Amino acid sequence: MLVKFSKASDVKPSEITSKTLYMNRRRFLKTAAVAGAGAAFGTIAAPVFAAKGNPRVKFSGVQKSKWTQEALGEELTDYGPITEYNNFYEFGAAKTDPAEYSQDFKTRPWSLTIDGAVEKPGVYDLEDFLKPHQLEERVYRMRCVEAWSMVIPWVGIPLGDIIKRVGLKSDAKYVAFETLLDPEQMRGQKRPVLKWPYKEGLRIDEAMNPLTIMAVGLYGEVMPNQNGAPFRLVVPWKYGFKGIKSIVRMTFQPDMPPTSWNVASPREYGFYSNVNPSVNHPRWSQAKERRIGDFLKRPTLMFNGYEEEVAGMYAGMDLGKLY
Ligand SMILES: Nc1nc2c(c(=O)[nH]1)N[C@H]1C(S)=C(S)[C@@H](COP(=O)(O)O)O[C@H]1N2
Ligand SMILES: [Mo]
Repeated sequence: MLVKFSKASDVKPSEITSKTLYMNRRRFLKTAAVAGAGAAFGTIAAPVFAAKGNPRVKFSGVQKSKWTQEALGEELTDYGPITEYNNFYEFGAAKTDPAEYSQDFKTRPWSLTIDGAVEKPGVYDLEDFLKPHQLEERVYRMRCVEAWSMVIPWVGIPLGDIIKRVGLKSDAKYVAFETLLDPEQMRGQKRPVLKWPYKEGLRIDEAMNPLTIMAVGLYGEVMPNQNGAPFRLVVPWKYGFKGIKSIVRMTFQPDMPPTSWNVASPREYGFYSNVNPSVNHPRWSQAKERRIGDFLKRPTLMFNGYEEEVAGMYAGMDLGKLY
């Protein structure tokens, strides 16, 4: 990312979650053991940031958007659960696997292929492609198909801005996304849990909708690996699995692309995957959700609460069939 990074040491140790601290310490201990260093932790900060891995790095120049926490009127989910309770099957199927096993994942440099029906196809270096002044903060309600939810302050850029930059051709009706395929780095890809690489897709109007962003960070900081660094999709009115992580390719095309979860289980997961409390998953209800951090469940909102912005795109569609 071509971004002015503030020094890692600007992040106070008190801002680091216990889990991050624990994992960084553990990594440090491993490193120290290998180096034969008789390490004693003096201050907390020094070993944490001396350890290999990923210090928390703040972006500078992120713009505010109209999608603020105040506008949404809901509390933000804490940084801890957002970065410790993840789905990222490339690093394992347990919720804590991504945080544990993605820390050495290499996210720079990062090549992004944009091809298909666009005026300017190419292999772009993400650092050249995104500039810090183009980034904005978007506070979105996020709903996983497993009926838990969070409120996340993303840092990103509207996908529509990217599409305008590469220029759409008229036969581009859909966009297909692909995650990196690299079993050496992504231990989960050594097992056929899904057909790798992970794939997702959007209809072009969905991709151009102002709510749809490509995110590169959260809480004002560079994206943690477990959340899909360096570049992932965020579509807040759809179930979480549409938000494909660590994207290396975007292809614009006339046909509806295959998507990983639909291929794995078409009865359970359709192409659209719009949050819809009245269309249940075959194995569980979607009427309610547990906001991470809450005790009681709350009702799930149509289109995850973004009905006003997105319902028009689905006018006349039978959402019970086109789930
Ligand atoms: N490549 C890839 N992207 C993925 C997934 C995955 O397993 N692999 N899981 C999805 C699911 S089910 C959810 S709920 C969100 C979780 O994003 P988060 O961990 O940043 O909250 O990522 C989505 N993107
Ligand atoms: Mo999910």
